[in-house]
Amino acid sequence: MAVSDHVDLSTFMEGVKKRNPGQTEFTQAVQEVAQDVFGFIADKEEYHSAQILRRMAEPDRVLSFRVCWEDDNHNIRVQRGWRVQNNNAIGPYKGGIRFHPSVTESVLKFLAFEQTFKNALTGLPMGGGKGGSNFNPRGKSDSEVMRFCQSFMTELYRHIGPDTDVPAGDIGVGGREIGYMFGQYKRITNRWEGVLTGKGIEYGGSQMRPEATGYGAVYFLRNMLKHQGHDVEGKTAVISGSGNVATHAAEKVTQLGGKVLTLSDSGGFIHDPDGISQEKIDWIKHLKTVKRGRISEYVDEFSSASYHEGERPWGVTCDLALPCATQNELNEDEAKMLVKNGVQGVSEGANMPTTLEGVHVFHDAKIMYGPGKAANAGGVAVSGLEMSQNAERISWNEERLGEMLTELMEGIHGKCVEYGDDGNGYVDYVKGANIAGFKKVADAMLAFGVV
Ligand code: NDP
Ligand code: 2IT
Repeated sequence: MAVSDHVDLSTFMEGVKKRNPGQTEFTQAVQEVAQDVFGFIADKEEYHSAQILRRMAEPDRVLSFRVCWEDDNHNIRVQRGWRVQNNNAIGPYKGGIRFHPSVTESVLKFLAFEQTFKNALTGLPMGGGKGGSNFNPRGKSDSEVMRFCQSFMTELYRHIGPDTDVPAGDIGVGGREIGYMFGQYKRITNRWEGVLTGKGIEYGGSQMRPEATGYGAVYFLRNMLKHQGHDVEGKTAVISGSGNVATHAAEKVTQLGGKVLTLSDSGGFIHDPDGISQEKIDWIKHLKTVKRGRISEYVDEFSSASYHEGERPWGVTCDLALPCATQNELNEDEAKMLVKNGVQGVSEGANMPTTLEGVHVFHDAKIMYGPGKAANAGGVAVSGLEMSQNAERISWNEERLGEMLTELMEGIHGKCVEYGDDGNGYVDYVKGANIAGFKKVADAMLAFGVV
């Protein structure tokens, strides 16, 4: 037994920080997992001697490339593209592509790391990866977005494949971008295959994929509430974001009899005390995906609402909170404010939206808190079902996929309870998700020996 196998948590984290200088999002994500995994493996020598966590926190590879494109004014623009292939122990790399000016290697490494645990939790055979670019789609014409996507795929295509790595959407990448990228992949390779998920229904996409992440996050919340004898019905919810995940989370809360009070974007949030009804949600979906407008426009249409520029919605009193925009959008003070105002449950549609300090606030106050890697796994789970349908050359109907999503989210909730129940009636969902995800990937890695 090598002495270095038994480093403690702080020595381990010092090493991670030293090897990844300045990559704060990545080290944050590793820290969140390591603090639970260290306890779990304390008496399990096989994981220590095989250096499993150390290996998981080192991506299999990080691909970085130049993406050149020409804007509508014939200027040549240069962006950076990445694909982080974190771990393929249990299946092909799988995870979204993000286009946003805030994208860095650190952000994509944290997302690929998280994705590895999330995908394991789904029970489906998918490894973890993530990609993207610092390209900003906002304000770009359709043809500019098309040229960018084509240029991005002209490099990416050689690194992906239906049994190798299967990207999907994320922030800034929805149906339009997936269409352009799939078209370019098909054109270059002359192959029609399920190399991307989140495709349009006409060309191999799955029913329920657009809804899956937001609906799944609400199902996870419902499962947490049910576990304590409660329900979504009659509860108020504060939601951040106004993209794919946020609008579908709002839709499901409303369908289950809850009342959604807020939505937001990077400019600010809207507060509608009358509740954001299905009709209003449909209006927002159109605003965001067709008109590509801003959430501030909501108050011109619906006079019951107010717009709060430059602010986040966590000060609005609510029973339920669903952060569905981006990482680190809910800090310690905001978590304290939510707790003070009586929040009962928090379910993360976004990836790592709560800071480490914020998570501790929820934990100390014994709030039901579903971390993104469990609560938002419905999206990638239905992506996994899209891969199965493509491989079999079939398509399942909406009803069947809806049932499968509900079951998958119940299964994930069950795994979190299995490893996260403290025996006194409180479930630490972070711990449950981290350990259940870790164990599956770790056991596969042990089987492979030193690779
Ligand atoms: P969209 O691009 O559809 O929407 C993103 C939303 O978040 C927009 O309202 C956007 O506002 C807001 N946002 C983005 N960046 C920031 C920022 N830096 N500060 C404040 N607001 C911001 O993305 P999705 O809805 O798909 O993704 C939302 C979150 O859910 C992300 O964390 C993503 O990783 C996660 N997720 C997505 C899944 C999916 O299937 N799509 C699956 C699992 C998780 P603005 O328009 O102003 O930028
Ligand atoms: O963060 C995520 O899980 C996603 N963006 C979805 C990934 C996928 O492959 O569907």
